[in-house]
Amino acid sequence: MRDQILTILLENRDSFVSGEDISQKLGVSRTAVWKTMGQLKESGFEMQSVPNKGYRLTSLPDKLEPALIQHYLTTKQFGRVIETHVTMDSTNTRAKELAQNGAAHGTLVTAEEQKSGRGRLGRSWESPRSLGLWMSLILRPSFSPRYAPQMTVLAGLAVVHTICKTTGLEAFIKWPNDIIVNSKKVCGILTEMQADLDLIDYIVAGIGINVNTPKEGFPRELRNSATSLKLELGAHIDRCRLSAELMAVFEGLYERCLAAGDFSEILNEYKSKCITLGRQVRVTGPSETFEGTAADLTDDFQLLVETKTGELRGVFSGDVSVRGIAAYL
Ligand code: BT5
Repeated sequence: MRDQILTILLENRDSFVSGEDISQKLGVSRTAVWKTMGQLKESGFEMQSVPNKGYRLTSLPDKLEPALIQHYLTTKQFGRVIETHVTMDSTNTRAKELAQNGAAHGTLVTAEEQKSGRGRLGRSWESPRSLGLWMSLILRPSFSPRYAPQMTVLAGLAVVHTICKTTGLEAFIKWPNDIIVNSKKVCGILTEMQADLDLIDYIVAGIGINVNTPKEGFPRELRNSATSLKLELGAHIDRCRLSAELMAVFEGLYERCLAAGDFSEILNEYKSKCITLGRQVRVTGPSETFEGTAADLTDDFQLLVETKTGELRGVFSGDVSVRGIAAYL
């Protein structure tokens, strides 16, 4: 009922809605409406209540509220089911649990704070409370598992377009999973998959965006390589709108590729946003490290690196540092 009342208030932000109208519409008592208004005020929604007129929202809290996100949502499936948490270990871990138990394609898990946010290869992801978008989207594509890395590609491109659309900032992808604004890392992506030999059961696309983090919100060792949208823009950003926009852009890209039956549909768009190409890189693999120039991407989004000897080497995954970007050691 809380979310239903909130939705009514959000849909009527310019006018008053009477307790009587709400109680009739939802088939609940006036007392129940009144109590819920009290709960909403307690969780940070400010409202005017005028006798004989009713209630009107005057300001929204800076919280990831499902009803708020859904108010802005224009998607068919992405984000239509949302599970929000204040504190979580990792939204990816929770999304995997939900997916194992049959959660629908498009289910979104968000948290205000992650206590054990995960990066790749056992690394950790700083996820301070109320400052970022820490979210995991469950996808159930009917693709072969060999296309799984392409979900990171889609997520990356979706984040880049969303940042540009909502802030006007220019963002780039540092292949394969970092999003960069003004040479610093603003977002990381962790895609995890459960699959049989020839069919994906589910993919969890974990996206962490530093949205309103101040400089001192990052640990000292990250201050030169990490940034937030607020730091770059100089203005506070509404995380609910941002997440709804991200869902819309992500779903749009996903559907385009599904309709085309292939991801080369977005290859050129991706290349134009890939800051790695043409630059000096260092590739750290499980057994060796080598350097070269990032020459191109293949049709299946592998990175092609040209070494000093002129040899062209394909890189599937791994750590690729780019000279001049984020933490190039
Ligand atoms: C990533 O790993 O960049 C993937 C991060 C994915 C985080 C999301 S949040 C929602 C979902 N739930 C999770 O538990 N995870 C996902 P990687 O490329 O391995 O980069 C990790 C490295 O980035 C760390 O070792 C730090 O150097 C740096 N780092 C950690 N926190 C950061 C932050 N908030 N901003 C920028 N850099 C950070």
